[in-house]
Amino acid sequence: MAQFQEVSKQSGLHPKPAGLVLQYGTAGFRTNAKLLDHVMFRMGVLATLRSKKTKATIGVMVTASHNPEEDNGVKLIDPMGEMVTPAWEGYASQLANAEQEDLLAALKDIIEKEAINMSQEANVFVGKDTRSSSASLSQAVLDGVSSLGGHSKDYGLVTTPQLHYMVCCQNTQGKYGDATVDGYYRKLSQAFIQLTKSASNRTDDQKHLIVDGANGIGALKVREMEAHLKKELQISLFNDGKGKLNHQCGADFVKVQQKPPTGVEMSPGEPCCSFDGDADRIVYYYSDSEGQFHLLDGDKIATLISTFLKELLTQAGLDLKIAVVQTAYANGSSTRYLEDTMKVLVRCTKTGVKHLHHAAQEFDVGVYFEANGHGTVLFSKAAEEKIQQLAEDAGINDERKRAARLLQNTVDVINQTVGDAISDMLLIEAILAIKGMTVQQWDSIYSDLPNRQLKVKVSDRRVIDTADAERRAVSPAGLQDAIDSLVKKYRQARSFVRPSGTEDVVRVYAEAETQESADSLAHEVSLAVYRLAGGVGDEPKPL
Ligand code: G16
Repeated sequence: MAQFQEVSKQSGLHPKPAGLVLQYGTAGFRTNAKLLDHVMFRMGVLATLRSKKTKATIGVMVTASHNPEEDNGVKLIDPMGEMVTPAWEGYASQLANAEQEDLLAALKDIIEKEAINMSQEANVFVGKDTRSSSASLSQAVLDGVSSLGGHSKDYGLVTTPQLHYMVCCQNTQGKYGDATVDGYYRKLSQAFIQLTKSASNRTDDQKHLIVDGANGIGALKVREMEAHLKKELQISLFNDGKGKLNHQCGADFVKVQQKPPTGVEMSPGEPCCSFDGDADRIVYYYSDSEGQFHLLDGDKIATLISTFLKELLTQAGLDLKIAVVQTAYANGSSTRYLEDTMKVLVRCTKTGVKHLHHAAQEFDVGVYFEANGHGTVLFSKAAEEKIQQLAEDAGINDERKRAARLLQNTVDVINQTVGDAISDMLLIEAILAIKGMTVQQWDSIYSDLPNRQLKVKVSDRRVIDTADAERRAVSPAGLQDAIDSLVKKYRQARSFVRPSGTEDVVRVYAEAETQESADSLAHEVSLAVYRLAGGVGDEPKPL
């Protein structure tokens, strides 16, 4: 067919290494950047098909987020700013892994299965992070779009959540906001400034925040945003892009290592936060007067936000169903606190924003956070309408009106399309200001159970299969029994393993009553993985 001639010609300029098979992982394809040129071209083609199918704009973000600088990856964004659906993840694999000579057949197969009208116009938004490989890889995406006659808009350097936001704005004809980076800053900062007006007498100290930009795109963007915040938030930015991306810094490093990033000057009690490489995750921390490090991860963030929202809903007299969605990584103390003390409904899903997002959509107000700091809040359409009506209702008392207006601005400061470090940071700062709370007071809401995360290298991580929201390993044989008997040796212990969908490792999580127990359990479980799931290299050593 004539319309595929260009795809055929262009794809020759982005050839697939014969025999290479890549898996669609937790958040898209992700591996060494040198292996991704053909994948990017093909994802440009696929996004064009998805756009034709949905008659809406689709997003393609070139990023490997928390991974090292030499990796890259791609995240596909559906019309409302959410991750692409599972069926299309399957097509993505089909297209990415088709040998060069089979590419057109794979393409035609998708068109047929989805009954795509090829004369439909297509629009694709493209963005990229600051990795050195991102420029040529995003050009490959643009080539893919144009080879199938799609229109594209290249947003250049943006955070992942900014691109999700643009896609949603475009497909809601501006109802969600302006599909520009400036529009994003205006919407979020105006809502933030409105929220902080309810906090009386904030000192300059209380407006100050240390931000670790992970030497990535988030650093650039938080700098751009600062002027819009009108000194209501004063940011000291570290790891601002001069150093190596994600190296000894960023949200993933801080969460996994449970220590501060390098290059950040912290004073006792001062709140700090770290973004990850594409600014869709955030964690907070501080050091106390004894120099001890305290981490406030995604679980603590979910607790702060859901408590704030629950209180506002009560004050506003709104009967809306609120729930928190977590994964197996959620600290046991957080789940207990939310269920037993806060009386909030808690759901557990598999790792991956797409799973949490989906589960959160079932509630009027769905707060979802992975422990690693990836999360946001979703408000149902009905909930947003009720909040809006109440805020405009002249006949209600001042307390209800205040709560309704706070809720309204909270909705606006949140990027509901996906976890967003900048938006989450503004929301957290606003909540702390309104509640007159210090980071230490927030930290003391509950105490985390000591925990440890480790990685084990195996020859093929797919030998591990899990069930029950990744809390149990169903293969290889004997692994779960081994974990169960190890867990029994420790008090308040829990452990699970799962293959990572972004790195070539098996992840091990353990928590227990003491740090020594958590460390020793994590080590013993790592050994079990190494022995039963084909470990490579040296045996894991005790911590
Ligand atoms: C991605 C996903 C997250 C997930 C993380 C780690 O984050 O969006 O949902 O928690 O990978 O996944 P895994 O344990 O499977 O490697 P990011 O920030 O790296 O895009």
